[in-house]
Amino acid sequence: MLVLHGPNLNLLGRREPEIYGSVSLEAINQKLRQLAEAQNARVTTLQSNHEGTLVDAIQDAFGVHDGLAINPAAYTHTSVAIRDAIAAIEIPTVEVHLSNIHQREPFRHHSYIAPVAIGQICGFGARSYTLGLQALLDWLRARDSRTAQAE
Ligand code: CA2
Repeated sequence: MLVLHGPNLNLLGRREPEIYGSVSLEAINQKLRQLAEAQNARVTTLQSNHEGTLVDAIQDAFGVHDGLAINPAAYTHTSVAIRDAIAAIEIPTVEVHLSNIHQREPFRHHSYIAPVAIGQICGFGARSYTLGLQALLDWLRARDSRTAQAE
């Protein structure tokens, strides 16, 4: 599994805890690694403040990773490039947000990513990531068992 974190999420736990909580990004990544390993999966994580770096990481996931969990952060609301990269690689993708973007300012209500994701999880703080990764693992297993049955 590839887990991508967008711009400013490196500040987690250090700024604006009232909105984004007090858990650091490294603590979230550690939790995700543990959750995956307990289910015989592996997680690679990357945070970047740069749209092109995230696009490169998504393109490079093709043929390498089975699933993608991404918190595109502010790029959620602006990035056709990230959306196009996700659509192009056709790797099942879950969109994750710490905050409930639908409860916040109107400019956060629209996601360019949602239409190319299998689902979106938002509003549960750091737990959104574990819920998102679990949803992704469950979805992939259900797909694989459907494929095995059909064969
Ligand atoms: O709720 C989320 O996870 C967001 O993706 C976070 C983005 C925001 O632009 C989205 O609308 C919703 C912002 C990430 C900024 O992260 C910070 C973390 C700590 C301190 C300051 C910013």
